[in-house]
Order: sequence, then structure tokens, then C-alpha cells
Amino acid sequence: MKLDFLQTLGLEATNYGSSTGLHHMTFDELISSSSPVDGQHIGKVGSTSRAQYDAIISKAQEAFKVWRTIPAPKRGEVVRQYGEKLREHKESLGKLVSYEMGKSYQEGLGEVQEMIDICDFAVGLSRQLYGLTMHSERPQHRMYEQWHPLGIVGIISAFNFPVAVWSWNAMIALVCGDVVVWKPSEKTPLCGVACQNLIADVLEANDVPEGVVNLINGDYKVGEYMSTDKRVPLVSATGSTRMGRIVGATVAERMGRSLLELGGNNAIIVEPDADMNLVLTAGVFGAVGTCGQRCTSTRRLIIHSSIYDQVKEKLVNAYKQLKIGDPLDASNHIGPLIDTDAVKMYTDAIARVKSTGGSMLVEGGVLTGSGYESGCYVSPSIAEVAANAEVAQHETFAPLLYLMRYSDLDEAIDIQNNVPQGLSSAIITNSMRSAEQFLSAAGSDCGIANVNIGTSGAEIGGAFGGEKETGGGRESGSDSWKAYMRRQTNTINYGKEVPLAQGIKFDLG
Ligand code: UN1
Repeated sequence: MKLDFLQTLGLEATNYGSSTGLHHMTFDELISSSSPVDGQHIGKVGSTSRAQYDAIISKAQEAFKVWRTIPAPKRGEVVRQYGEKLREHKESLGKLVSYEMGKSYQEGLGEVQEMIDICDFAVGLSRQLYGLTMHSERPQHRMYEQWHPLGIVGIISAFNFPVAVWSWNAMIALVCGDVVVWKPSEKTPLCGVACQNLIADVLEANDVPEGVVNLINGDYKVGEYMSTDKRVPLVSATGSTRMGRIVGATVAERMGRSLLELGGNNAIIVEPDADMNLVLTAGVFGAVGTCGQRCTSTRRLIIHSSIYDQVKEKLVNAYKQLKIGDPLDASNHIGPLIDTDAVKMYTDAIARVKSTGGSMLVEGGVLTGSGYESGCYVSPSIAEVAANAEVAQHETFAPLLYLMRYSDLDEAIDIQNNVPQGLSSAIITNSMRSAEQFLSAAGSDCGIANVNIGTSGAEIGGAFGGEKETGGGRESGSDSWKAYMRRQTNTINYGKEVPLAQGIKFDLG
């Protein structure tokens, strides 16, 4: 593998250290990053110690005092320049994402595009952090609310979107006037350093004080530093439900705020009148895209019994066309899973389907031989299971799609909702009634509900997140920015009396 893209991203030494915003740090421990694509070692990144973490947080607190006074549109200008920087480096960053994480190069580029898009969104937002004004019940009083930055926003992100999810949080937080501390997944630390290197140039060119954008690296312990730290008013965490449960409880214990975007168990309901092309494209991309490692990946297809056999046959045929291999080779649809632990979880889930009464329609497994030496490549699976199958209650972060049948839409919606998670959902139909029923208050209980598109690939302009065990947080577009700010209600008396609210009389004589 030619790794010339590393240099373009400022990753030229063997030990990349960690660009933290505090330069010249030396590290006692290093994290190694290797590629699931070919198993090669890519580089090492410094693991942040407790003392270094404390130094970074102190620096960030100081930086916040300056950053919060810079007008929001000026902060937006810095974010705009970062968007430009990303446009210049889109290909190299897309390659690094693909090589370090394993998703196809096309999807790597798509992820960098999401970063660019959120920069554009945040720039516009920097002039639109609106508060409401309301009429006071008292004469000669004015009442309104305004939004102030929170302070340090801690960001914990997962390996599967190693650059975009940070940007959704960081770009919005920055225009809001917050400073950010990011802990990327220890499985994709170089992506973190690359993003930090690119933004460091922009910050420097704009005389932004050191400590506004920070990177820390390490395992869950480093995440714990943030979730237990009162100096971090908001922790935004993306990852497994198991992780989110711990982060959410720890942050709540100290009355901090958390924004959680956790597991999904996303389904597509296929109605009798569904357009088959839509079903195939949305279903197959949803299930096998990113090798089934999106939180929005399609896990379940709930198919009307009248077309069940037809859909099943088409899907099995479509799966035969899938090409699996080096994700940087454009002719492949699917790259590797992130690591061999993920491979084991996948094969264990297949074994569980078989031992609990499900049947494998397409039985995938571990690929071996030339090109598959990393041990992380698998072929995708389709299983038929009962609608209430225990195995389908869990999210397996791999390309394992469950088929289930239903006979009327109420039943399909019940099946779709009857899981602990609530991130994304979709219906494929040409019936206005079915679509509207699915979208109604009695329909899908998820944070995302789509008609005639799949469950994955959400645009950054909408609020992104879900209900139940998905954690309830909303990131990215719409008014998600409010999570990164504190609301203040202001009442101003411009008269000479002090009338009390609620008509209370209080006369000092
Ligand atoms: C994730 O998997 O954590 O909607 C994020 C999508 C992408 C983001 C997924 N825009 O599939």
C-alpha cells in the first residue's frame, strides 16, 4: 500500500505523537494503529496521561475565556476556512479513513463531504443563534432569552465514523463559542491526529488561542476523565449502548449534560406495493455498506408476506454480485470489519441464529486467502428469523440482515418498534396512507423515519439521533446547536416602578 496520503495530512514520522493543542508533549505510552485492510502497522499515537489531560483542560478553560468573546460570525469564519482546508485535503483524508477504518474509499470521501457540509451549515448558523423574545406581563418590562456557550465540550467518538461525527459536534460547538476536547476511538487514532493537524493550521493562521480545539487519545479511561470532570459541562458520546449507559450515568451523577448517540436496530418495512428497485438498493446498501458498521445500518427487513418470497429471491441474487476486498479498490463494494474481535462477534451472531431456530439464507463467514490476510474480511449474511427472535433484539455491528414477515401494517410497525433501540427506520411504499401511518405518532418510534429511502445515509441538515437505548441525543443539523449552549432568560425593567409578577403586592410604605 502506498501511504503517501499520510504525509499530506502531516503524519510523516513513525511516532506521530499527538497534536493536542499543547505542543512538545512527550508520551510514556503509545497507541498503535494498524489497518484492517492489509494488517499493516500504520503508526503510533501518544496516549494522554492524567497529568497531560489536566494540563489540556486548564489550557482549554483559559482558551474559552477568549473564544467566547469573539463574535459568533467571526468564529464562523474560522470554521469556514476549515471547510476549505477539508476540500483541499478531501482525497487524502478520505483515503486515511478508508485505510485506517476499512470503509470503501467512496464512503471515506462521503464522510469527509459530511465534514465539509457541517462546516457550511455551522458558518450559516453562526449568524442564526436565535433566542425568542416574549411579552412580559409587567408594564415597561422586556423579556427575552439568549444563548451562551457552555464551556468545554468533550467529544467521544467511535471508529465507524472516525472523522465526521467529531465534526458534527466540534463545528457546531465552535460557532456556539465552546471549546472542544476530542477523544477519538483508539481503533482510529490517526484519523484524529490528521483532523487536528488540519485544523491547527487554520487556528494558527487566525490567531486563535491554543486550547480551543484539543485532542486526547487513549482507551476508555481517558473518556472517564471527561465524564467525571466537572470542568466539562457537556460530554457528547457516540458509540455502543454499553458505553453510553456508563457515560450517561457518570455525567448525570455530577449534574453535567450528556448527548448520547448509541446503538440502533434499524428496520425497513416493505409494503406489498413497494418499488423493487428501491427495496434492493436501499436494503442492500443499508445492510452491507460500511460492512454493516453504521449505527444506521439496516438490520431488519420486515416484508409483507404477499411479496416475501420475491424479495427474498432478489436479495439472495443481489448478494451474489457483491465484491469484497481492498476498500481502496473502487471495484469492491465491501471492505473489512474493523478488527478480528468484530469478526468474532459476527460469527458468534451467525451461530446464535442457527442455534435459536433461525435459518441462514446466505451464510457469510470469514474470508481467507490472497488479499484477505488481515483476517478482518467477511462475506455478508441474510438470515430468516421470527419477528420476535431474541437474536434480532441486539445490534450486531456487522453485515447480518434479518428477514421477517408480516401481514398488516399495524403488525409491521409493532415489530419495527418492538426492540430496545430507536435510531432509524424506513418504509418502502407507494401508498400515501401507509407512509403517513408510518410517520404518524402511532407509527415509527425512532429518531429517524424515512419513506422510500433506506435507514442509513442521513443528511447533516436534520437533527441526528434516536430514542430509547439510542440515548435520546440529537447532533448535527436543525436546532441541535441548542445542546451546546446554555439558555438564559432576561427580564429588563425600563420603568420607574417595580411591579411584581403574579400580581403580588409588596409595599414598603
Ligand atoms: C454513525 O454510524 O454513527 O446516517 C453515523 C448515516 C451517516 C452517519 C452515521 N450520515 O448513515
